[in-house]
Amino acid sequence: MTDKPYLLQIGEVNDRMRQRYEAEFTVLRLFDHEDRAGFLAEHGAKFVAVATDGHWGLPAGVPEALPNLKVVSSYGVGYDAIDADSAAARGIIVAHTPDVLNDEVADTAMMLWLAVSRGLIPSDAWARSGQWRRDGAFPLTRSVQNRTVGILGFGRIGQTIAARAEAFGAKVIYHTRTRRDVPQVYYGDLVDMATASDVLICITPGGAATRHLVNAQVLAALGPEGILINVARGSVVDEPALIAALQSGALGGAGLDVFEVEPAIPEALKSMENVVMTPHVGSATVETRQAMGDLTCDNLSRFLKDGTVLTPVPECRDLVPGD
Ligand code: A2R
Repeated sequence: MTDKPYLLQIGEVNDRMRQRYEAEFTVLRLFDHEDRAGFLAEHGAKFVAVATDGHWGLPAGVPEALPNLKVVSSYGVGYDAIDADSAAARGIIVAHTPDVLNDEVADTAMMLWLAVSRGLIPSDAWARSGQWRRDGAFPLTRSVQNRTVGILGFGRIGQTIAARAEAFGAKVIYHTRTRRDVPQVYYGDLVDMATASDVLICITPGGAATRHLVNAQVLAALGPEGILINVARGSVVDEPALIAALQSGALGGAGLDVFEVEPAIPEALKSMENVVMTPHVGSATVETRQAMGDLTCDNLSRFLKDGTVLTPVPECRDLVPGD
């Protein structure tokens, strides 16, 4: 028998996180059980805590099966897979891992933009395949310097991207629902911003409120020389409209770290030379994933200590005194 509180682990974790969970909790793993409904029916009432991630969130059926749940700690900043309003209404604190990944995701956005604009992937193939010897110099590409960069979502990561883009001489403009007290120019209308942009970088949260914000009209406004970069969530971009715009030449190129249905990437995207894709690795370095893991664990430790967490999601801030 143990008197440690029960933690339901959803998704995989590394050894460092596992050891921290097991030091403080009795850990049961949802995915160890084929009959998940049966497992939850038998053990659900034991759990006070859930550890999950931005991909799995709280799957359907889980919150209802955990009547004594008090805290959910999610690995990742995006928590669109968790119904945080419902959790808050039940007095459940949801925590996530903001800030520690700002630089990494911003670097990923820049990497994709540079790769698309300078033709990194076809240029690499040119070098490897011997085409350089056969056909001579690789065709000229387009500079990233002195562009107008429209950033859709201007929070922690969006503003970190802005600083990098400005180091490349960019004029940064942005669109959010609420104007910020920042020097960059605000656009209240996304189509207007896309019209003014050479590059559109998406870095809003996912979920219903941002679904398909980037649609055919926005892509057409970005134009035949325009580049779309998505490091937000696949749901923010209307993927069939993106494919159509790239196929017709209405859009110049795209750098995509996220997709509407992961890990399924449409075949049409895979065959396009003006598209660079990465498999949702925006924050995926050893250093940043370690920082995210530590914060995920720190939130749970803090909860055990005093019933609060370090980094609650906004919907749950009222449940964390002094936050
Ligand atoms: O709209 P506002 O004023 O709440 O600004 C937020 C903006 N945003 C939106 N912009 C336009 N239309 C919307 N429907 C909309 N909803 C939210 O996204 C804010 O400027 C930005 C989010 O900033 P943060 O909350 O600081 O998030 P952070 O840490 O930058 O991460 C953004 C997302 C994550 O949720 C993951 O999905 C992804 O990056 O990794």
